[in-house]
Amino acid sequence: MKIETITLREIRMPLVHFFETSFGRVYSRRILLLTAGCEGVEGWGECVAGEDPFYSSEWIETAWSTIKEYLAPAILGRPLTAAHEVAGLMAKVRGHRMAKAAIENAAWDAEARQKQQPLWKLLGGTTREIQCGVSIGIQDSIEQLLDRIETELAAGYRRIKVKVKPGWDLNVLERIRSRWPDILLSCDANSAYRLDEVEHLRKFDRFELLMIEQPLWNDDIYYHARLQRELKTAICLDESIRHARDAAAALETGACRIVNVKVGRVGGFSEARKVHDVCQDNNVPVWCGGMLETGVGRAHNIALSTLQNFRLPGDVSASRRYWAEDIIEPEVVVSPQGTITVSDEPGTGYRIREDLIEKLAVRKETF
Ligand code: OSB
Ligand code: MG
Repeated sequence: MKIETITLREIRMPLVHFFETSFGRVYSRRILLLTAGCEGVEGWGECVAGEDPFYSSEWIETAWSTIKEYLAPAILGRPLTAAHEVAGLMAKVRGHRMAKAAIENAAWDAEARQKQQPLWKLLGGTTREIQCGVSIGIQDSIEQLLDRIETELAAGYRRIKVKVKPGWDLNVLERIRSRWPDILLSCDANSAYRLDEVEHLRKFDRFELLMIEQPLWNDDIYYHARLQRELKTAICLDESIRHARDAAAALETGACRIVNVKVGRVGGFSEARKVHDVCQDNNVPVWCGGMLETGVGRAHNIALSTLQNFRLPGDVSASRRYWAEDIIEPEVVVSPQGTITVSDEPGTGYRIREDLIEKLAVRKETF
């Protein structure tokens, strides 16, 4: 196969409900979509870089210019035997993993369509049913948060994750646990704590959480290992895991007992599979994280979640939780049992609504 053209589009989509983490609140998303033109078929990818360089150093402007100036020139017109080879061609560029993932994932998408195979099978998936959880942001009041949790539990979701930060943590978890003593519950700090707060973090142990996600610095493994030794609750790393080597180092040092795999954060499907495999070899479960994706990225997260070691419910949930109208058809729906059944059709099994995307686009460039 050969990638002959790359088209970037920026679309703007308001969220149905704002999303707040320890680093801020978003009401509306700027999303970068990438189309790879490949011998008559098109592959689509979504770049999960945010509006700001807060979750990671990448944001949509760095992704756009890095793709334009470096990544697209490195792969356009090159003969490829399979999509995973794209990663090697882009390896000279350091970092910029979300930008790289948009290209590599579009290439996988194209390969699946070209071979008329379901993407999840091409990736090596083993199950047609994935387990879904939800990530619920910081709200204006605890009552509002409890209402949202009630709605999600009624919808069937199998795990509730709440965002925490100093001042919105023990008080919140206490109220959730007193109302729902037995639900699968976790929290995500997005790096809001420091190691000298270990006494405070130890108090999280009483809530029997499935995990505490990324309590310390976004680029740290070593101090998470120190912290994990002090906690009963399992640490799950998100931001800190940039590739399979980080995962190996985190497991070797005991920095976490669970890993969140985000295909954009690690640079694409091939590295995501390597992270998955390292964890599987160490008997550490993984789950699929989310980045408030549209249907394009969401469909890719669903395909990835079919791999064997995705043993915990992910942050992969229904389109309607985010968007009044998603850009794929059908939109992603979750069963009353909190599962998504993966399609056996070629590609992702979702059709891209190109007319709608064209209407939403505020910027477009083809290389
Ligand atoms: O840390 O998992 C995170 C959203 C944006 C940036 C970081 C994170 C998140 C989420 C949302 O938790 C997951 C989702 O519902 O897509
Ligand atoms: Mg996280």
